[in-house]
Amino acid sequence: MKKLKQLPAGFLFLIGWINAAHADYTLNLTKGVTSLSRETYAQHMYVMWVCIAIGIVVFSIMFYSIFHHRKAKGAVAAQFHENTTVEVIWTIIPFLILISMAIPATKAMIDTYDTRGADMTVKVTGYQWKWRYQYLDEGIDFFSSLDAKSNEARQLGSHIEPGSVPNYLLEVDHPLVVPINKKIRFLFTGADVIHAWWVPALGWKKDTIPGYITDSWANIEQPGVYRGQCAELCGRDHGFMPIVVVAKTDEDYRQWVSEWKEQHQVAQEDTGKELTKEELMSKGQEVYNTSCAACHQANGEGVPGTFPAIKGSPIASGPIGEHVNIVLKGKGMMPPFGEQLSPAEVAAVVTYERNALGNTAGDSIQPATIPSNR
Ligand SMILES: [Cu+2]
Repeated sequence: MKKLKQLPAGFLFLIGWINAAHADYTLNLTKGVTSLSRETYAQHMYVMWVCIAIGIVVFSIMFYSIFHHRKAKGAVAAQFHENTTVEVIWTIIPFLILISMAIPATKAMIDTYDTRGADMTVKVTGYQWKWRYQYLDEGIDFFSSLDAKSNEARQLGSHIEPGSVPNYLLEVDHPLVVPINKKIRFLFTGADVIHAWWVPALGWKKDTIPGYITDSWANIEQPGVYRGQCAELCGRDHGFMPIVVVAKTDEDYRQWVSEWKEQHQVAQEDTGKELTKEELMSKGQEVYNTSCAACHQANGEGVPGTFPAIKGSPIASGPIGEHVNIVLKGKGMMPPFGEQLSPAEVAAVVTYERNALGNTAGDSIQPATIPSNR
């Protein structure tokens, strides 16, 4: 009886959930926002209409024959073999259909692989579990990781309702910013394992393979925010390395470039600056949450048997130089962070790990004494 009473509420919840989960769900592919994605979409629609036409013709003839030439009506099966006319027809028609699909498909494939004459080049490197974007013409170089809000909500026992986080697991700290109406060439490679860079609105997906460079291109036609994800199972946090592409008008893009360069200049000057322990601690906490908490956990207790604890770790209370070394060079499953973090970030996170998360080493280190690998 109690169960029956609960049913309507549960049922309504289910309907609501389906609606929420599939708010922008459509039956067809989406058209995307690039010249290539439109070409792919047109190709897909053409092949689908060919299939529908074949289906209608074949099933019409079949049902007509079954009905009109049924045994009950006294039909007798015709006996013929090796009818040349029929054989020629059923070879030529499919041949023509295949040719009519192969020509535009080949053209689309050639277009997809034709990266010549690009206006700019962005190198994309997959890392466990973030992306690195290098604008080869501008000297811009940064990492793009899961944003702090999603990252906080996805921690074990965070008790944060994922639905309350905007763009949960589809938001990053530093999106890839690109101009519209420009041919952007992308170079792809992997730093550790195979990842795949996939933004559906661009119309394609590319594996990022360590030791190989592959390429593709996009000419984005509308300003907007386009989201995607890593599409190759790449380890523990595969589901937590989204992609955000922000397409801006040329003017807005130029402004973003100069702002980035200004900020980068300031960050570089910071490397020579003395930071107070408070500054190191607050920056360190930020870095810890973005780069370390995924494995060592937000509370520093690690995952017994898999990821060592920072809390009470002999490294966090031993000589500070060795602690820095492990962060820079990695150890076992831990990747080297030397090229991912700036000297200021390394100094901050080491200071934080030694003086928080239950540790009380008491010492700190300045950015100027950290070698840069970038
Ligand atoms: Cu990945």
